Amino acid sequence: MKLLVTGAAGGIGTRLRQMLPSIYKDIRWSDIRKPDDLVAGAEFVAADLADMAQVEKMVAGIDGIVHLGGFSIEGPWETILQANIIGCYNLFEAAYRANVKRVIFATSNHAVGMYPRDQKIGVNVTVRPDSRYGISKCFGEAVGAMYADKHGLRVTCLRIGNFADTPIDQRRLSIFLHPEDLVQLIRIGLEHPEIKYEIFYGASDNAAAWWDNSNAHKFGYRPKHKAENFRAEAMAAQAKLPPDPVGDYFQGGSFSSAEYDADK
Ligand code: 15L
Repeated sequence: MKLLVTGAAGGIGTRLRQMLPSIYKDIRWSDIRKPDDLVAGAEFVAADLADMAQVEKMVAGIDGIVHLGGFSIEGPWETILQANIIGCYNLFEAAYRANVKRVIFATSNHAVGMYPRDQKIGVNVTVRPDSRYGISKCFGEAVGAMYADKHGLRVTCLRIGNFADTPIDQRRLSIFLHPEDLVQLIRIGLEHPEIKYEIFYGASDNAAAWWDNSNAHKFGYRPKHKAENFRAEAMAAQAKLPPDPVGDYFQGGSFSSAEYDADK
């Protein structure tokens, strides 16, 4: 399988550049600019996701895509529109035209960030985005569904929580995703024979989880890492954060409380 990983210069992409080559031998990396620390000999294609001609070149000859590219936090509408709306549409449409078989779409917990923390949700709930960024992730999940249902592309949407080696605060005790567990989810999306269109939560084995990740478990996901092992450190870090009552109520945290004026 020839693999394309977009967003190669980002936080997750940088880590995957260390982890994926031992599993997949033929990987093309892409980002808008070449990362300074790209290893010698690695295949790289620069592409602006908002430019269809560049995206078509990027996907030529590819069997499977891990789509991490785009803008990874809240931003102005124009930024989100170009990178995450137009960019995501271009990625799926170009993948379809190029006969790509599988796409892993890095969606986000912020697609459902306006659910309260006291509600446990699965993957069959109505989306409740907490930001323009979250809206773009809902859009990407919908684009992926259409290409899967109408055109047979095999699509796995990973609603990534917080990708890190350890949970960095109280919220992240619920949504922590260790890099090795992410790699396990990516492998399921790329290799499991039964994948058509699935949404999985990108989360480790977190005792304080707000998400029912049984759909991922059905496909064999067995996370190895547990946020709870780092509770003391996470709570010590939490104690140093400024109060955020709205952010602490909703799953999306500061993405939910930013620009929030529903009580006004
Ligand atoms: C995300 O979707 C972001 O890409 C990441 O930077 C974190 O903010 C993460 O969510 C989170 O919610 O912790």
